[in-house]
Amino acid sequence: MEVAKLNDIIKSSKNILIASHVNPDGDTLGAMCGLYELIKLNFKKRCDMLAVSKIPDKFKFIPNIESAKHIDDFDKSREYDLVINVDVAALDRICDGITLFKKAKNRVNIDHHKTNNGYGDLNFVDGDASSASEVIYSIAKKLKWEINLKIATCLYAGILTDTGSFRFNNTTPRALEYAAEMIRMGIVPNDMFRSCYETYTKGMVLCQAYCVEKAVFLDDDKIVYTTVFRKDMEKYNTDEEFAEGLTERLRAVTSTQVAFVAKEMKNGGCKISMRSKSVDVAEICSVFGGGGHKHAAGCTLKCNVEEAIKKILHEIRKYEF
Ligand SMILES: [Mn+2]
Repeated sequence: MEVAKLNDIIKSSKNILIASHVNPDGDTLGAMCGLYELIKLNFKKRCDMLAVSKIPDKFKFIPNIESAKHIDDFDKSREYDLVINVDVAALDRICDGITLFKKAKNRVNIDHHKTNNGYGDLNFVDGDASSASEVIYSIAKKLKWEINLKIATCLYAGILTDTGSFRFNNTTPRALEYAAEMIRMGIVPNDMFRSCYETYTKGMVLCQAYCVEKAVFLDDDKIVYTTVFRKDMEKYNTDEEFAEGLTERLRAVTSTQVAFVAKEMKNGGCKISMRSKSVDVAEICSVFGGGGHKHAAGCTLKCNVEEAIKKILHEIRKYEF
């Protein structure tokens, strides 16, 4: 059994690294910290945890998150016995962490993205799972690992955020059953909701309102987009975290079929976050080297915001809806 192999590799590894993806979300961080605690509790081993970009302040509530280190603080020549990627759909999502991954004796890939090509030596990719956190929970159950409230807190955060608070279609009976088990362990749903979602500053809410206000509706309001410029964030004294949920806000309009947010990057490029009701936006974003899920995807273009919008609209309009 594959999971038994994972158990053996963890047992025989002296040093282990768990890696999360760039621009981390609740799932990659929950999965990473949950796995860290599982290994600590069941194998009495301390892992290293890798973050390749800034961890949003709102995720500070996730147990063990303070032990995660930024890629710049790693010795990149280090050879780990085991590196485990969590929620990392493709290797370039760990940026410079690739060096550490490639050097490792054993490479494990735990994920739930359907586009994951199984780049690890050992792969646990379940495209039907709501989240990488769910995949980890099911591995832990299969291996009869002990699970405590700290672990449940991490993994519940991953399931909660990746299912959009149990709203998306990846809210399967299994995802809910696992969540139910976690609630029996002591998870308080409202506490988790508040930790994950009610964490905005005043500037963040006002900046979001400003970006909704300037949204552009096209093609009988089926397409809607808005822009986020560096100067907008400066004006409201906020970082990029304010834009969390902004694309969903635009998709919430009845007429909307495709919604996207075009964000000016520090280096001048443009990052697109796209949501749809039926169109496969992962396919649209893959044209620009991006990807994601059918109704939620993203990509980055090397041009300015105006150019990017033109290119994206051209691609969206190839679809009928
Ligand atoms: Mn995920």
